[in-house]
Amino acid sequence: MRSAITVSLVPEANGGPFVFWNGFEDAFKQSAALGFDAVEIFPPGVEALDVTAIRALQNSTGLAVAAVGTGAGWVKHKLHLCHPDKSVREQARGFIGSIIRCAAELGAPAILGSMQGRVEPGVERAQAMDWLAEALRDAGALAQELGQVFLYEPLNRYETNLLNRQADAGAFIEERSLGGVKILADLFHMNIEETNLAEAVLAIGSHLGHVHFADSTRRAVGFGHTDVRPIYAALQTIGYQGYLSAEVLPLPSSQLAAERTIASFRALTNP
Ligand code: LER
Ligand code: MN
Repeated sequence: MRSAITVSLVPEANGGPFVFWNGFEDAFKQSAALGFDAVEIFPPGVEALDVTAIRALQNSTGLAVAAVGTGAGWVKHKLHLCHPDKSVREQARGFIGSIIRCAAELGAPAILGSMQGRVEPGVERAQAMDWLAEALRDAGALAQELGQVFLYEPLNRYETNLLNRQADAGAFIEERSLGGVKILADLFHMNIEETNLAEAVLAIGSHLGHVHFADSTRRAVGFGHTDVRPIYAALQTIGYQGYLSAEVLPLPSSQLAAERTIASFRALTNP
């Protein structure tokens, strides 16, 4: 497994669970100095992803891009995939498609988190689930064409009423035959929704594509009460080889959150 850490390029996401906030150059340099394997980027849109500059940083630091988030489509533009207005759903799909293409140029998958939306008042649940499935099918197919996967992230009940649990996301992918779609397991959301985090990992097995490595407090692992050891053992059991990516609050500071994350990662992977 490899380590990764998040950078937000979105001022409107201030207060959100991202470690670095001072641009991707600063994030690559600080992450490299601490020994991370990769950076996960939360951009406002593709216009902020200077592929040439990021590739140069990848080459000079040796770090990869672990994943690219799409959540600014919601945070900044209030777009989501289950909006009652068709034109909003279409714009949401366009925004996600543009991030999938750009992320693929950086060798990374895109993430569907808050852009999945929710079942809005006046919309039937079955209809919203169909819209979600259609969008995931197209996004997964596009990602596959570009040699990537598309990461679908179950969120906790306070952020969505679509799918909150890992096993439900796994069943949805199977029932709807969603090729190219993998699950992003965020330990913070799981701490709210799952009875047992390790068992939830075992239940989705090969559907797992990415992990948001966060403690119960949504701070760096080590600043809360989640026991990550049985979760790590479960990840090993299913043969997971992807990232443990710190999508956590920059508390008590970005530096200390990053240091604590890499220390926890090392203690876990190389005890
Ligand atoms: C995105 O990765 C996430 O975890 C969401 O909670 C953001 O709102
Ligand atoms: Mn997350």
